[in-house]
Amino acid sequence: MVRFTSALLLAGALGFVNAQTIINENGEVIPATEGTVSPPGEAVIDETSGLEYILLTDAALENLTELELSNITLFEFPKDDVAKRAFTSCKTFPGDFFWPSKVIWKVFNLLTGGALIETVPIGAVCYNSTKHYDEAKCQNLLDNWTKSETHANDPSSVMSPLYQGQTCLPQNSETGTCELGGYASYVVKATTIAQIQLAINFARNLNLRLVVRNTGHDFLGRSTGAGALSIWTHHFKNIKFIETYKSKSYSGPAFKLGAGVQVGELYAAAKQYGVTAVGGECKGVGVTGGYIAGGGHSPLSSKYGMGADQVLSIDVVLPNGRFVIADEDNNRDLFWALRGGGGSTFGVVTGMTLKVYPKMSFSGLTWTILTGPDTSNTDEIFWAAMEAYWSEFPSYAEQGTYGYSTLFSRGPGIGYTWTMHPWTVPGMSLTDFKAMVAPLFAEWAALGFEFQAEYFEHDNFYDTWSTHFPTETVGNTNLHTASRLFPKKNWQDENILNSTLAAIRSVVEEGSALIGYNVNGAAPAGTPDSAVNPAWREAVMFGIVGGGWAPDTPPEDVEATNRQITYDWMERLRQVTPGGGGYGNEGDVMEPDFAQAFYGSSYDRLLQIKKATDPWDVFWAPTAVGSEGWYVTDQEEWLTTQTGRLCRKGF
Ligand SMILES: Cc1cc2nc3c(=O)[nH]c(=O)nc-3n(C[C@H](O)[C@H](O)[C@H](O)COP(=O)(O)OP(=O)(O)OC[C@H]3O[C@@H](n4cnc5c(N)ncnc54)[C@H](O)[C@@H]3O)c2cc1C
Ligand SMILES: *[C@@H]1O[C@H](CO)[C@@H](O)[C@H](O)[C@H]1NC(C)=O
Ligand SMILES: *[C@@H]1O[C@H](CO)[C@@H](O)[C@H](O)[C@H]1NC(C)=O
Ligand SMILES: *[C@@H]1O[C@H](CO)[C@@H](O)[C@H](O)[C@H]1NC(C)=O
Ligand SMILES: *[C@@H]1O[C@H](CO)[C@@H](O)[C@H](O)[C@H]1NC(C)=O
Ligand SMILES: CC(=O)N[C@H]1CO[C@H](CO)[C@@H](O)[C@@H]1O
Repeated sequence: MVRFTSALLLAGALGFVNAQTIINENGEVIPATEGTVSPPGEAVIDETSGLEYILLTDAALENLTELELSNITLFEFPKDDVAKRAFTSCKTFPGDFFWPSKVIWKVFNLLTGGALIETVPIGAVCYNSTKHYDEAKCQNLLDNWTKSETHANDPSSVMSPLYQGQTCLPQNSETGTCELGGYASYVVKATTIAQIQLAINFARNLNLRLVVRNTGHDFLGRSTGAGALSIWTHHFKNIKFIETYKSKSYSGPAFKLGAGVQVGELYAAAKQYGVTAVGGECKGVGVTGGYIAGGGHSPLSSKYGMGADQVLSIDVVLPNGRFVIADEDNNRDLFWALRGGGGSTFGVVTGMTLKVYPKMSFSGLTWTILTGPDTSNTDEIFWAAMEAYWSEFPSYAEQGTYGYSTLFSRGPGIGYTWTMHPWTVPGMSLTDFKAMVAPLFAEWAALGFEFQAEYFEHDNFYDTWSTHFPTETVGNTNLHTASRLFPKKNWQDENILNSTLAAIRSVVEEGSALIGYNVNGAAPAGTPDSAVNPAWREAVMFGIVGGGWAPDTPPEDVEATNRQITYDWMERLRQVTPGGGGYGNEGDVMEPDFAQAFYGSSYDRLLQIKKATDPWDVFWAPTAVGSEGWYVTDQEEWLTTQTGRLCRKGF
């Protein structure tokens, strides 16, 4: 009935496999070690980049069988793409009878050339109940907890600890416990494509939960999972400049990027080659991992479209373990789906080729404005000023604006801090920029709204970004966010605009933070069709709302806060944008109709491609395409974390 035979599973569970030894070419029985087992793989040269790829091929696997390394069947490619249901409804979990024995994990480690890491939670250095306790390392971790690199450089950490169940937090070492929680059990620190292929085959053949993790930035817990094998793509760091890349729809400069390249590295390379690249705003976010998979908004988006609109070609290992290239001519369904259809769904991306643009100037401004009773910006003046600003969003977006601001309450009844981080327009001179904002500032002056704008102008993107964008802060332990895209059409009717702005205002007045973007998500002419959420294409405003709670908040209040975000605040935003959507990469893991909200009219086609590519459901992540067929056990009704088993619904 199942793809893998029950005998093999038994072998795995009981540790029958004789992996301590191998028989070498001379027929001698020798110990299996990193010295005697050479990881399977064949080198091929990638045409576009000239890079050497190590691939797992049938011949390379065959070779291992010849060497009589036991039970290579665990790593085999499927015989066909027909999945039969496993005889259990859940993915195999640590402690289960069929969970691989230590010996099997050892074989797997040898075949990956020693790339397997058994998870130690990042906070273990702070827990004297573990053998990893180290006071100095603990202090260092506490000092660096909110920096993204602290987590991105760890094999298993995630930047939203909510989803790993808040276990083993360094801040809680006096009261907390250090367990594996929602962390993956094992991690493959991948540096070759062959290792990723092996890991996928292994997980598929043994019915293991598989997780893909790049940086761990995810806001929904999509890069972690209890009892999982995790593929860590962080070390795919190649950046190769291609002077002229030619495809059906494009001829021009491009970057070939490994899957582990982060925004800051991309921007530094772009500066070095005198070009402008499209990426996110924070330096630690991955480029070709979750960011582009989910669409990806950028300071350049109003001019050049979404991150996904830059993609020329994609290297990907599929659920069947095979490596393919998807572009306008090859694997076209995948090429469509991998641009916007979400990460951890159709395979593991190992690299992408992306368009880049000429070097250009940027002008813009930043500000920090305080409101409230201790300032001259009363609530009434502030909201009037805010509405005057919001009202012009379609016009600013049309002119290429990227406006990124945060609005945080200074405390109940004390007013707000409104920070612009920045408002910038690629390619616009400062003179033109000042002319664009002049009418707004005149209106603000008439209202008596007090503010101080700091203007800037740079001749390249890197200096703009490194000088005027905030450093990212991560690791917040109790934070739940959600998002909504606001279409241009809401500005075309005065009553609808009024109710849209009133809805946003009401949510902020009740305590939500607002991270607001003024951006035009439309695809530039000539961009190949993709699965980017159609709601992005209509949007002129993107808003992230949500909030946190103190660690000692009683459970019923935590529940109330979470429910308020998903079902009250977000419901008001959904009601003013009927048929619209949110941004899956910065969305609510509890979004009631996530398929509609995060994928819109693309969902049905995405689901067909998912079923055709991954009939085994090797890949799963909350809110990913096809995820509705599965659930994580032992979760609160109002918040799904990744601490339970992954099980099939209606089995
Ligand atoms: C501080 C901060 C700033 C941000 N700024 C922006 C921004 O400016 N614009 C924007 O659009 N978004 C932004 N985001 C959201 C960001 O796009 C998502 O968090 C995104 O999922 C991050 O991708 P990652 O690969 O870095 O993270 P990860 O958490 O490692 O992965 C995220 C998801 O992608 C999957 N994935 C990762 N790599 C691969 C791969 N190689 N193949 C297949 N699946 C993969 C993972 O399984 C997971 O489901 C920001 C987030 C944070 C925390
Ligand atoms: C098979 O193994 C031998 C010995 O390790 C090696 O030299 C050869 O390249 C391998 N062939 C393939 C196809 O992996
Ligand atoms: C963070 O880590 C670095 C490198 O380990 C260390 O030198 C530094 O003291 C730590 N603390 C802060 C606050 O940066
Ligand atoms: C371990 O830590 C706990 C909590 O901080 C503390 O009470 C205990 O004394 C520590 N034990 C040892 C052996 O240091
Ligand atoms: C907008 O809504 C407010 C209430 O929020 C109302 O007082 C005002 O008259 C409305 N304006 C228009 C143009 O409908
Ligand atoms: C190739 C090989 O050694 N296969 C072994 C895998 O495990 C089963 C169960 O122990 C053995 O019977 C096979 O010989």
